[in-house]
Amino acid sequence: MNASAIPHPPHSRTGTGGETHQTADDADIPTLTTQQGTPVADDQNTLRQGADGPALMEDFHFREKIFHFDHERIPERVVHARGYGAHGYFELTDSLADVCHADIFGNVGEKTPAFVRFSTVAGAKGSSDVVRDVRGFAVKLYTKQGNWDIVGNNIPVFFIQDAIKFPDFVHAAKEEPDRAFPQAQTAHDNFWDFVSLSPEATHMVCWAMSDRAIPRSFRFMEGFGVHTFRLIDAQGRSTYVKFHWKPRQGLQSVVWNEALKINGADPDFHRRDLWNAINAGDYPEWDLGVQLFDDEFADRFPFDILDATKLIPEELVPIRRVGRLVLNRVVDNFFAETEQVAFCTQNIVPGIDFTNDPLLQGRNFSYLDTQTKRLGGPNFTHIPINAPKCPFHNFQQDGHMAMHNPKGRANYEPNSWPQPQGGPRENPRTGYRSFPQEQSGAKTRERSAAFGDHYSQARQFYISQTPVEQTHMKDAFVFELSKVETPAIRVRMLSHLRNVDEALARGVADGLGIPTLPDAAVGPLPVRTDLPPSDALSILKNGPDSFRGRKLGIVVSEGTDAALLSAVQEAAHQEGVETELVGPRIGNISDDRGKILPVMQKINGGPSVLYDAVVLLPSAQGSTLLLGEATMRDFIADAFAHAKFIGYAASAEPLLDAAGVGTAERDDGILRLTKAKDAAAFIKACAALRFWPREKRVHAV
Ligand code: HDD
Repeated sequence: MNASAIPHPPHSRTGTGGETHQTADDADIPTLTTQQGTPVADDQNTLRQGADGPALMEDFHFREKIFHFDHERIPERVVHARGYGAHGYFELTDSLADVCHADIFGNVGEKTPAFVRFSTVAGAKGSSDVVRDVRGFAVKLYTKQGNWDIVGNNIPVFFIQDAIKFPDFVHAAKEEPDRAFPQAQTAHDNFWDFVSLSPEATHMVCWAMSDRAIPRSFRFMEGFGVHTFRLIDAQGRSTYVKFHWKPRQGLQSVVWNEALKINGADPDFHRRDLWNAINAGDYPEWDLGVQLFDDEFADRFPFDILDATKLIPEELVPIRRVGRLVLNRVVDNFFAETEQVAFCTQNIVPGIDFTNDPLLQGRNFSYLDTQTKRLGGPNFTHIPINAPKCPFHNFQQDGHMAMHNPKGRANYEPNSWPQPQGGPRENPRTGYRSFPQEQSGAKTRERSAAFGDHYSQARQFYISQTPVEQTHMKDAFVFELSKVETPAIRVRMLSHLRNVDEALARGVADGLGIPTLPDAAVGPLPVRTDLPPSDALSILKNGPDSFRGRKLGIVVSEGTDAALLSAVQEAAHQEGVETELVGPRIGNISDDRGKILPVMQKINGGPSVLYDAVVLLPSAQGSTLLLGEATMRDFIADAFAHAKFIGYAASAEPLLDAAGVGTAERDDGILRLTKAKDAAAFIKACAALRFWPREKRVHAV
């Protein structure tokens, strides 16, 4: 299409600046108005004293427009600033009425609307998605008895035990205050200084250095409520509970070198993935799992159930799956929903209660406080995303932006006005009641001695990992500590790692060029070496059973074998795998039957890090052309180094050779595709996600 054929909007006119814009001169097009509803005749020019004259103060439309623009930003979250949300529902599949009288857990099959926001912790709102960081997993459940927020993470433990340390921890983790870098990462002195001086952080640091902190997608990660909560039954009896979200898609992470490159290729990798999956109808689902236990278990468990730096292994208290969370609708407006959503740990419903976990108790203050600051006043609960979907009535009134304003005379109680003017009344039968836990003890700033073992579960986590995962942890420690400029901090961290695992400490020391290990740190309680490994703590032991929901990149060129391409696409489609074509240019490429192929990525804009596996189907002529393109070699070399499955047509062999994947390098993760049925076998093989035996060979140093 030539430039003069580019269509212009209907009912358009040309502004005096030459721009073309649409006007509302028929009934179908809404008229642009000011916020007061006054119709606007000209939105292209300010009101001036003559065409070359000064702008006039009188221009109310200009002033309103710019004033509003100037006020568009609200403070970003002090942590978890970068996030992405979606709507869905929770459906109960197994009644918990035996232990909990919450309405949401009473009726099997009942669906409760939900909103979920995933986030990174340290980075600013505009940072990249695939940084090494904890991911927030915050769930708002709009139950019939009010909103219940489970404000969790994708890691089941936390860095600190007492909320009073949170500001220190967050200051240390974020960019350093004098230089304002590094952003969105913990690879710097302040973070490692703080955690190496806070032995309680060791367990969580091990999780953060594992691949849990570089998930492939929000869809492929677990969520945890972290703290021990209480469920209360109809008789007022309490059962302790820990909440888990188990992805039905299986767990999956990226590898570190891949993460670095994804952030360059697509800083929005995770949000785009969620948006695309939901819009394609591939709704992600999680099972809600509960670990239930009583005081008797709590007393004999070797750690304090109120200590958020500890988990309860699933082997000790099995997970009971009671429902599923489905995300099936993207937001209409990011700001209105994802940015303005306000999670508060104290949003709780009858049948659920807190425990004395000192981290949780502190959070219950912090969230309400922060929302008031962030959203500008106490009426943030009136914003639709935050308002309950059940009826709500109270005598709180006025304040900035009050949207729910009761009618009638009574705004206090007790009052003697008849109904309906008299307004709502408390209900001792259905209203929220706190569990009447007996308390005694001196008023003191003290932590229970039972919180004192900082290493045993860190060790348990490490020994539960596969060798591949252990190597990744070691490499992550080396990477992060290599960015630390102060040698003493590195050494101090090694003194903690010796309590986790001697080989880990030694490997990290080697990577940092530290010949002699320091003495192991001495904790308040001895390290227990008898804790057995727990398979649930590994990602690789909890992967998917198919390649479903993953993305395949297919390199094509002019003259690509149409039969082979459609066999690959069909096999992928059958398995629920998304495919994307990558080529020497986008558009205007035809296969060997002359059909135009919808190529979405030019090779230099679609690196292999964007795909879970790749297939190389350029024709012989196309391969010759692509040999001259450096990013084609990167595409293959990266897929190879990241242990991905690679399928290829014979015509693509010169490309493999050029990328250093000669015949001798072609392991069982590299499959030659000749016939249509090879395509199905390839997609089946991809269910393993990566061909891990290759990793040792490509990372010999
Ligand atoms: Fe927090 C946000 C999760 C400890 C104070 N936190 C926030 C979010 C998540 C978590 C997922 C983002 C919610 C959203 O998407 O809007 N935080 C956790 C977990 C913790 C934890 C799992 C430990 C188990 N947090 C924690 C402590 C404090 C806070 C100990 C303070 C004493 N967190 C906040 C906050 C934030 C927040 C400052 C920032 C923005 C917000 O609340 O809404 O209040």
